[in-house]
Amino acid sequence: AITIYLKDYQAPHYALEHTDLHVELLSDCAEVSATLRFKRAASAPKDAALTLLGADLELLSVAWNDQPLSADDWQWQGETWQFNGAGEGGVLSTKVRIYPDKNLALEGLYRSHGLYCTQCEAEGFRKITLFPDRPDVLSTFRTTIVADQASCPVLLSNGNCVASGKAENGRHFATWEDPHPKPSYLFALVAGDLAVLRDSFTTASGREVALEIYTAEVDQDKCDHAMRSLQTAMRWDEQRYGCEYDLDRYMIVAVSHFNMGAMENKGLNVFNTSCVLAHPATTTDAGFQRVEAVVAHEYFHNWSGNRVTCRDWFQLCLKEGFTVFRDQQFSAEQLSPVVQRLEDVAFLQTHQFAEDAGPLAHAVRPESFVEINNFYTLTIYEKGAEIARMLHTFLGAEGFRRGSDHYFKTYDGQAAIVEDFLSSMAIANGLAVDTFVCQWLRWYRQPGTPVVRVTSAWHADSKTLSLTLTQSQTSHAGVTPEPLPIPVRLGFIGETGELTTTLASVSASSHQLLLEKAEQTWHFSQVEQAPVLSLFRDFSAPVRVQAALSDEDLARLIRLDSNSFNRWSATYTLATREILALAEQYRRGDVRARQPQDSALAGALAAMWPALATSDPALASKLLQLPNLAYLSDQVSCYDPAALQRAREALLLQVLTPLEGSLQSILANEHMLTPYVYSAAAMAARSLEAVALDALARLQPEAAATMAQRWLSVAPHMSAEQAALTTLVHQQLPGADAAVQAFYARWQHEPLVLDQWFATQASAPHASARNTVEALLQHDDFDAAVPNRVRAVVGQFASNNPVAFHDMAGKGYDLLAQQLLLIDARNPQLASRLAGALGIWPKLDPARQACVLKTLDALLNESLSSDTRETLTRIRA
Ligand code: DPP
Ligand code: ZN
Repeated sequence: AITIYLKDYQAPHYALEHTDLHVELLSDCAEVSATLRFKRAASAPKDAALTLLGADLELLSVAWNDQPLSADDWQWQGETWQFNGAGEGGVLSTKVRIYPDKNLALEGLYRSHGLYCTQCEAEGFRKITLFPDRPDVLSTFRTTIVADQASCPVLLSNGNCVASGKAENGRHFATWEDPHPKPSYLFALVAGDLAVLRDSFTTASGREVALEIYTAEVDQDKCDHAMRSLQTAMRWDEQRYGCEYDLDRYMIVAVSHFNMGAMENKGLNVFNTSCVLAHPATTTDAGFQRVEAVVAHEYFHNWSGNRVTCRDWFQLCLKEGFTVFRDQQFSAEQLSPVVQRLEDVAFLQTHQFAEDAGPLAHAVRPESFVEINNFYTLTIYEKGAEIARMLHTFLGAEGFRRGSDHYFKTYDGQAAIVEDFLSSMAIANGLAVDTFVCQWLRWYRQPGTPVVRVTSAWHADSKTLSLTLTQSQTSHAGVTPEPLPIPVRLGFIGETGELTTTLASVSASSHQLLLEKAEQTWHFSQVEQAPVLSLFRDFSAPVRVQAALSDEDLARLIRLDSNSFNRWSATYTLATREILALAEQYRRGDVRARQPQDSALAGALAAMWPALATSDPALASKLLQLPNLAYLSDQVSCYDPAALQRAREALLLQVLTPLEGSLQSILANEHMLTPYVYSAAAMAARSLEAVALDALARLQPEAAATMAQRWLSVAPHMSAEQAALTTLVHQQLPGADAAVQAFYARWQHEPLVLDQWFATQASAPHASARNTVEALLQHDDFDAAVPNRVRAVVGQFASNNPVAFHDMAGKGYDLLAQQLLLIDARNPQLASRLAGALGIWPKLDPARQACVLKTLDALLNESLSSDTRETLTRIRA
């Protein structure tokens, strides 16, 4: 395995002016002819070698300016192919043979269930043809596909279709031209028997764009939501970012076998079916939201990623972090901004913070990697998005837009680096570029989650408050942390609500500060009473906050904070505190039954939740979803899943008991039984009822079971069915087994619903789930070739079922290890990702740590892909 370093970056010696591809899809293989026109870069030495990349290719012929070359004319080592006679430039013609049916890694060109498709990001194009497969080589493409007409009536590639017609022997062809220069990772080709939903979009400047969503015939009734989402996203990007679409056609293809969620190939997005298909009968609210977000995300890449791309893969966050921020903004505006924000933050705090604290920690812009596929991570995506958001907070919406305009305009058609993004923000806002870039770049370079410590003192006689913030970050191999620019939004909550105070330079009730030194102090005047600080409103920076807030302080925030996000955040903090205290009591053998009055959280919620359930049902449903074990695991130094689970359940009971009447009357509304509407209000009502059913299952299991059965039999949509099934199975209510069987009988023909069925069982929080998972792996419908199915069973078990996975004797780790070996042999990307679950080991008790380490060592002794080997090695280190 070779480690690649950012510091070793070298610009390509040859520019690629045009790419012409001819792809013959044959019955048992494919033959790809490429004609590539190169020109030596002005900066390159005269005797520079032409360097291309190729992997798993059968090379049939090579010619330079139409003169055949032989193997003596080039060197080919590993994936690197070099030719020394390219001089000022010329035309390279190659022909290779590849085997799409045998391509189980789902990278490059592959065929599954009769459908040919490609996945080229990050380095898949080199498995299709010999090519300068690096993101800083951009060219126009012309692609001709020839295939059997009966089995592949639809032939698609990027851009516009410029020719099509019959070929010999029942075959036909189509030629596509993409006028926008692009790197190879944005290439796509699709061939198969697909149905299409068509619509259109008129751009701000009046151009008509044809929109097409291709799926299997049976799924055509599930495309309306994706189409609406696409149109909404196209309009939104024009209005919010001034970004207009630039081709005459935009295509999305749904593919059942896919490693990622979706891929932003120019003009031809390839999507995992789970991120495009949606129908009320088969898709939950969460599923609908995901489709909307992913369709928007891939569309937004057309500018942040495609028009302005990345110079090298170290800059991945440049397109991903920025694009995730854009899709989060978009989603917030479609439904509920507060719910969107708290879901994004809970996700970050649960999973990215853990990544940043564990053996797989890395910078948002890493300095090195072995396998780039291992860096499509939460840190690069979610923390990357938080950095863009902080810039937005710091510069303000208008300042940020000036910066993004500058960035898109300056780097259009180019391959950029993070510094280009930051300097655009500075230049467009008249800030000193070097200082700004140097300061903000630290967020991209320093791994680990910063800690901000807060101390404050209120002086009764002068009515002033002094606030001191200090920041610190653990140093990681080779990087000495320097102070980061940290936007701090805060408010002051008095005994009856928000206080208005004054800071020399800032007024209004919600202050915004920038912490940029290791320690800073601010003085506020006219603070009439001792306030509780509402800190980092809307999570204004991705940091861990240490503030000495008492239970009463947190209860005050839950009741009175005008920032809804922080009300939620205060419940999370208080719940965490009480769960950890309970777990500690249990550990000491103190098992007294708990009363609601023993819990400050229960008291605070009893006082305000019933009213909130009426005034803001979306927020109310979130306040009852206490932190899960994955979140809690990041808050402790030694993680004992079973003890935390028990403590969490005990606290839930304390919180829910006083709310029983309120929960009953919510369930009496029966919003779940009315026809599906996709709106913030309808989703909030359903979410509240789902939470109420789950609560009732703890208070009155029989009644909850009856209600769940009713939802399963008469509810008109999957949101209700899925909520009912989850409650029955996860709370082990009467009739759960029969419900599982009935659900299967009803939905076995719908793969995405079946994925949910597998996932619900694999994530049931009971030790017995390991046996269930063993049985599910033998089920007729378990198919190891479909990543969605593997994730639904193995992924859910390893990453979303801590109680079963962390078996004391290590049987959960053994199960994962066995599966990893099977999966890795066919699909390294998938295996490597699942292997990440073992990264939790430093948090475990010594006995479990020993089990994981034994598992890791055994795995590392096997023959593994470089993807999985890199992940396991980093975890083991
Ligand atoms: N398709 C993946 C995404 O959009 C990788 N670019 O995030
Ligand atoms: Zn993306």
